Amino acid sequence: MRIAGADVIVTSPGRNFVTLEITTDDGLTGYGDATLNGRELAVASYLSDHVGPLLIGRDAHRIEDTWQYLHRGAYWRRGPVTMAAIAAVDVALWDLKAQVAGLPLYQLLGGASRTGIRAYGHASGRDLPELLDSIRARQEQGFRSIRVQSGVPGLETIYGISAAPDPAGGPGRENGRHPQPSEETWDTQAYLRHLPTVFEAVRNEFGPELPLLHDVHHRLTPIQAAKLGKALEPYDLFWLEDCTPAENQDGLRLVRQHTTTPLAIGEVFNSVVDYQTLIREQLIDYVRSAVTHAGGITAMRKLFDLAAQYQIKSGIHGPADISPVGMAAGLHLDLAIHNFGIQEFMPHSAETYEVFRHSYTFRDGYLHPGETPGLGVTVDRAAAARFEYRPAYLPVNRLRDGTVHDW
Ligand code: CS2
Ligand code: MG
Repeated sequence: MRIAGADVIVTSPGRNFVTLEITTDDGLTGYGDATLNGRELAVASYLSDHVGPLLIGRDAHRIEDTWQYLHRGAYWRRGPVTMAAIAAVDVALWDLKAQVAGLPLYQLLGGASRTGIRAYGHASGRDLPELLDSIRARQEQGFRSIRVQSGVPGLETIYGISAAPDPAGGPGRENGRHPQPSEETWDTQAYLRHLPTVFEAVRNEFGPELPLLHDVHHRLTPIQAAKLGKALEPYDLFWLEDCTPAENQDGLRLVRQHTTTPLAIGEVFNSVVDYQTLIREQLIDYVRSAVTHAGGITAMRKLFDLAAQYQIKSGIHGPADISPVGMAAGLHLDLAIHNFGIQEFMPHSAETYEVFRHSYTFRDGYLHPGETPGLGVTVDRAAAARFEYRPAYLPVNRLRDGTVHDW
């Protein structure tokens, strides 16, 4: 089975997605997600200008060799653009191999280690009543584990969520799309004072059993994160996510010394190298990388195997900016690996599902990739062509004095 074509599909059904479509000389089609939120066209160019020409004529079955060829062969290592491009190739090749085998992809990864994939959903509110309503709405949709994000008194936007309402109501703020990055204001002390009161109220309302998660979105220093983790201990979080900008891996030692709140890190990481200290020293509990951003199934499986030696589990990144192709890739891994933890799930819009037809399901809190041979996702190219790319940026964050801060 030789690779005959490698097409890059850029489409925007509600938000921008980049997809690699690999076709073979025997008429099969495999898909890989190459979406890098806010920097989409850089990956599209990396694929069509630099990687695509290398793929034509290659044996589509040689997944490991192709991965190494693209990784080592480029000379330049790692980085989100490179690793998203390699991930797209890798996932498309796994999709093809599983189609040839006539099996859902998870069967090639060792088969199912569980019957369903526990998912968590997002709840957020500008104030407490809105947040409690949002949690109830998620429960009604079937979620049994909930990420809780809250507005902070004095700050206008709820931070770290994809389509925060635009306080200025300015043009271009539609479905989270911005022709220029919008700017948000941040106050660390106000956040640190407020957040424990939110979790106290949520626990009082929903009782001790509901698994609750929280995302700090890289906004704290190690000592601030240590303080927050300690303050949240009475509310028994499932995890505290991205408490610091964790490329300072050593900084996590400080956090860990002070709190038993479980830590999840890694949605912005794209290589096992980013995790070396974190995993070896057991400074985290959950690995958060997305299949899309960290080199695909081949690389993620190795990462999870390393994590497993240290009793660290998976928590694959699954926001709406991962396409259904990337989501499906994560689900096949989730089902197969032993050290699965939890899967983030933000259902996509109806427009997105019109373009990406998928076999995965969500029922009673659990996801399943389905039994369709391969990845179980196809792209309707006619539908994709109807949704033209529009530039979009993530917001930028500033402290009250105007200093740029982590978003
Ligand atoms: C978030 C993401 O899902 C999460 O945990 O941190 O929504 C993140 O902000 C986006 O994926 C950025 O593209
Ligand atoms: Mg996050």
